[in-house]
Amino acid sequence: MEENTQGAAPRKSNMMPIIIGVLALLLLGGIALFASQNKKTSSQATNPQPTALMEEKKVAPSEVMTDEEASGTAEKSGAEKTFTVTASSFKFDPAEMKVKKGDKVTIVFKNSGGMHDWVIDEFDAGTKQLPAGGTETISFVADKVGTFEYYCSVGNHRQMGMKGTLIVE
Ligand SMILES: [Cu+2]
Repeated sequence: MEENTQGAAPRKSNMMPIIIGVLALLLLGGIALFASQNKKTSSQATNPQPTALMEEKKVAPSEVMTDEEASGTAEKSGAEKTFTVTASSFKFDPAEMKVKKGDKVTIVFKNSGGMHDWVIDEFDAGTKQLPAGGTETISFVADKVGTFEYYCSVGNHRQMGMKGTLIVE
């Protein structure tokens, strides 16, 4: 009698892990199925959105193009803006230029007389000191808003009024 109960008890406890194992497998299987169904439905749900975004993106560049073509100058931030600056004793032409923050500013420096350069400290940019007839092209990014003075660093030219204003909006 005692042997029987001892024999039965281990059998019961041996069965438990198997039952738990089967249940766990069923659970995992169910979760896996559920997850794969979720993936399908979620990918189906997100599919229409990218195409909608693509259509919006397609429209935007053409609008930018027409804007620039209509005004003749690039008004958008990050555009490339080129200025031809003529230096003479003792002034710059033009003495004022306006750009937008983020624009790449290109200065085509032309020296029509005397020894001059074109320097702007805040953007760490400038040409070499060039003799009459000299030209040099430099570029920098106007990455901060403000009013900045550009000048000629030769001798006392700056004090004599050889300077101008770059306005970054
Ligand atoms: Cu000068």
